[in-house]
Amino acid sequence: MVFCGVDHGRRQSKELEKKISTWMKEYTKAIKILLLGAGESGKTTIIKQMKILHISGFSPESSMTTRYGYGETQGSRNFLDRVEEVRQINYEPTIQDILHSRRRTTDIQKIEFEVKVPKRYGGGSLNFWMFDVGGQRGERKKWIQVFDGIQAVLFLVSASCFDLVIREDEETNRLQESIDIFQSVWHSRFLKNCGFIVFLNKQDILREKVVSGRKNIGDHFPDYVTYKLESRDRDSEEDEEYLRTRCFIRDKFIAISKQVVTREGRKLAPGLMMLEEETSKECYCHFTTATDTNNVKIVFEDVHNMIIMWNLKEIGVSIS
Ligand SMILES: Nc1nc2c(ncn2[C@@H]2O[C@H](COP(=O)(O)OP(=O)(O)OP(=O)(O)O)[C@@H](O)[C@H]2O)c(=O)[nH]1
Ligand SMILES: [Mg+2]
Repeated sequence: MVFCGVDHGRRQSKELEKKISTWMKEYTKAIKILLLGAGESGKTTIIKQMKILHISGFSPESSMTTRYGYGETQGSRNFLDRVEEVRQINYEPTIQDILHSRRRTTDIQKIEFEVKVPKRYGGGSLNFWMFDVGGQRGERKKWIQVFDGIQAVLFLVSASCFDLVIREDEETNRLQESIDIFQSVWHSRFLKNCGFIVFLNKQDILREKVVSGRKNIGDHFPDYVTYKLESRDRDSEEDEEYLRTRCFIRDKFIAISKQVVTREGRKLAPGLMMLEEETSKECYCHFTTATDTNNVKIVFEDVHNMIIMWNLKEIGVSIS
């Protein structure tokens, strides 16, 4: 009996392997990822990193625009220190200059790249398309144009901006704006079948802000005062206040992803509405520093595997 069970198990896993590898071979369509998030959250920086990691770097044109793109205060401090050098006619931006430069996105950009699939998921490679949009208020009405056919949303959050206001009205808290945008895209009927991955970005700046004692998130989000760090989020080698702050921010996004809502569905007759069930979507959070190529490389290995798994699940294969 026992042997029979093992044989059966082996046969099943062989069948599964065959199914995955056939799917991988046949899946010639590109997997589409959409970057969303408020202005200055780091979307275009992720696109730049994909160019470094999966395409052959930058075009001369993007090097040229770097010279004009040093508007941001936090991200490009060392760039500003070198303003004289940058003004020189023969100035050649370094990769770091390009990653730290800032130019507000006002159009929709698409990049294509290929990613190797780990052997355990059938090997070979998959094509990815990644879309970048502008995150400022006026730009968001264009988002819907790219919602169709998207498999995964990468939602960027500038986690360090808990004490800043948005440029658009110089009043709304930046982190709150980000939470509100997440809430609306998470519940969007057009993205109901997408997987969501949240990048809690600018961890380098967040850490520095908190560890230096200059800023406390509790001054802007009073519920922080009673927030307790769970033991699984502790790390004896990391500053406790920083860990508490980043987990507090993460939990704000997780709480939204757990809200059970039924949205208004089809109108059956005036005043009579059929309620649509929310489909179960998955949401994963990562702490990231988008300007750090190595950090992005590691995080994306996870992201790609996650997306491959979501796609396999769609065809009825689940891998633990
Ligand atoms: N220090 C640091 N700077 C970052 C990080 N991520 C992005 N930046 C900087 O933040 C600025 C804004 O980043 P972008 O990638 O242009 O932001 P965006 O989301 O594309 O902004 P919009 O196009 O306006 O929607 C740039 O100067 C980046 O270099 C990070 O993790 N750490
Ligand atoms: Mg951008």
